[in-house]
Amino acid sequence: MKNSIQRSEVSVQSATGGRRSTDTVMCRGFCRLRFPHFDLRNCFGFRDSRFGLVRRSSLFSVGGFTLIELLVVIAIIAILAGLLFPAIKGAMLKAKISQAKTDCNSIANAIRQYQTEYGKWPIPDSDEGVSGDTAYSEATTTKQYEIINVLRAIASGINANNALNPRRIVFLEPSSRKGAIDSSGYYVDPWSTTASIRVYTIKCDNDFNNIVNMNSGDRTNITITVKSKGPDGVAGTLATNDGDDILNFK
Ligand SMILES: [Ca+2]
Ligand SMILES: [Ca+2]
Repeated sequence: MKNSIQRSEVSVQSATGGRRSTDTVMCRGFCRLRFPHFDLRNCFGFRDSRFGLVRRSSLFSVGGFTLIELLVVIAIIAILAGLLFPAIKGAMLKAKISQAKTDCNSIANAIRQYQTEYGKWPIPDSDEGVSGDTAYSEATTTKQYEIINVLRAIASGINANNALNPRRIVFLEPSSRKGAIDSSGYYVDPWSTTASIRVYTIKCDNDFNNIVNMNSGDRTNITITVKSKGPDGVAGTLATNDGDDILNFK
């Protein structure tokens, strides 16, 4: 097969005396035909029998880089990504915790402002026939969005016709983060999703005994509690120091 085998002559520079020599390499023609960037001569070093190694080897040459060089770069990028990912994840978690704390404080401050303005809680209290401290969350009949609507001066639900905020004062401007107020009007924490909403639970000292009864125990000398279940989505207990829960008073 005359065309299946080609003879290639390569001139290489001697490493020692600058003398030129000629090395003849047998190279199968199909290598060049099917892989234009592949040169069998580059896979292995040339060794001149008289002057020793005169040319370094390289594997595939792509756009000026060898395959080995590209693999090394990819490996370095992968290592750097592996090192940076935990740091980025930690920073994102801290940002969410900070946001939740800010939201809790904003809601509590809005309730205090309402109390100063109207001299009562924004929700029915013992003077209005409600006994005990009532939690406003997603899991009870006292929906959290009801108290949020009152504080935002939205005439809906128990605040229909602005019955509980007749001066229509906006006490609460929710966070500008996307989805902070969900489609139902709940003020949700940064871990909330459409499939699993996580609202801030609000409790006021409705019976005016300077104690707010929380599911993790009584809190004395605190009249407003706003709570996020935190990253784990589980309400903590006093025994676990509220776990990773985020509270307006801690
Ligand atoms: Ca109480
Ligand atoms: Ca928790």
